[in-house]
Amino acid sequence: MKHLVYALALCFSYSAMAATYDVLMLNKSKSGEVMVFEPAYLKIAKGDSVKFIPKDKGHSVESFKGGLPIGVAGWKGGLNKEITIKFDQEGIHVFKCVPHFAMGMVGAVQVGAPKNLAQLKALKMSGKAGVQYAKILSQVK
Ligand SMILES: [Cu+2]
Repeated sequence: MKHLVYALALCFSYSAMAATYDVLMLNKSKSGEVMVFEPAYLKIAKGDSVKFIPKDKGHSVESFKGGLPIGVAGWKGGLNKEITIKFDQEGIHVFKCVPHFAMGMVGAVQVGAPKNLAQLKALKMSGKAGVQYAKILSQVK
């Protein structure tokens, strides 16, 4: 009986708690890509959080200007800093690594429905960042 109560308590605490997902900042991914977020695209529920973890040195994550749902404030990590962001607003939230953006180090978190997709499709990035960004948008559903 004691065990059953404990198990039930665990169930309740899990369902009441929003999830936290890890996004790693890496010099090299398992598939051999250099300077990447892993995963670079992630779909979560409203109220969930993402913990950005600098597994390697030299990375710095921040929200991408013009890449957030309207009305959402930008945010900024720091060099070699771990940062946890709670996502309360529906839509796609784009972020980048400041030192490696030109090398294609860009990512996005989709929170619920992609209500700002048209806005984000109009957002232009050049070079490797553009290639990576197109790959991210192709995964939005
Ligand atoms: Cu980086």
